[in-house]
Amino acid sequence: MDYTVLTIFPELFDAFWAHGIVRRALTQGQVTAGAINIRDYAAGRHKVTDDRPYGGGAGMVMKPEPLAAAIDAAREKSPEAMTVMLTPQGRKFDQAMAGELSREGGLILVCGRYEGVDERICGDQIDLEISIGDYVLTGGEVAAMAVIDAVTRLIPGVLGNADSARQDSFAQDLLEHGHYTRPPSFNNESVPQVLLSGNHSAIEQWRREYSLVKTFLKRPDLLEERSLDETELEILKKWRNDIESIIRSKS
Ligand code: 4GX
Repeated sequence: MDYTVLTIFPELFDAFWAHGIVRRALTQGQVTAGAINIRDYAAGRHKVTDDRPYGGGAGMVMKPEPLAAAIDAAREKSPEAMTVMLTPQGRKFDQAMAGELSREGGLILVCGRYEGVDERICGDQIDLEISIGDYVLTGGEVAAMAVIDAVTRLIPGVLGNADSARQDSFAQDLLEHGHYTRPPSFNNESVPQVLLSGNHSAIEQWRREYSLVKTFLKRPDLLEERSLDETELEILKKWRNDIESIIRSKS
């Protein structure tokens, strides 16, 4: 995967490339990355990248010429890459999209600032518009980092086996089960006994139940969109029966 970020603040990415899983992916060579300063493609002594909006109104608009030239430069450097713009009007980013993007050879990520970019950029030069959620950022950079971060960990070989094993088939589209480490008691709360038992099938069952019930309690919308297999239906029915018997005993 080859990432090219287009931004007027390339320094924002210095720390991002230099830490954690993203750094490991770069070091191991599964990923290459660079940032292009859009300002380098602006004309004149002052290298201006923004201008006042036609028709008036508050705020500034990103000028089309520097951005178009920066996109051209990025495409020349990474001709196979898909060109993505981060914008609230884009397709909502989710784990499925992260998976699709992880199979691309390269991503050119266009980070707008100000009120937005000149509308004439969005048409032919951009393959895909992505939104990371329905809120307004001050620029596309943080959104680009979110996309790069989520995509990078899905590139084969980036996560060690120990990490990737966590993507158990049953856990798809569910919240993760609770995680515990030492000490065995913290703030008067003990680690669930089953996790200390060494009984791997019991642990697997517990995790599955925890994951499903946690999803039901915290993110029921995720269950609405997902089908349930026989085991999962049995788990939920057991909880329903337990709840019903408590209600019966109190009424
Ligand atoms: N998910 N923003 C982009 C400027 C802008 C506006 C329109 C291009 C077209 C955002 C989000 C987000 C704020 C980044 C506006 N650029 N990006 N910026 N939510 O809010 O991705």
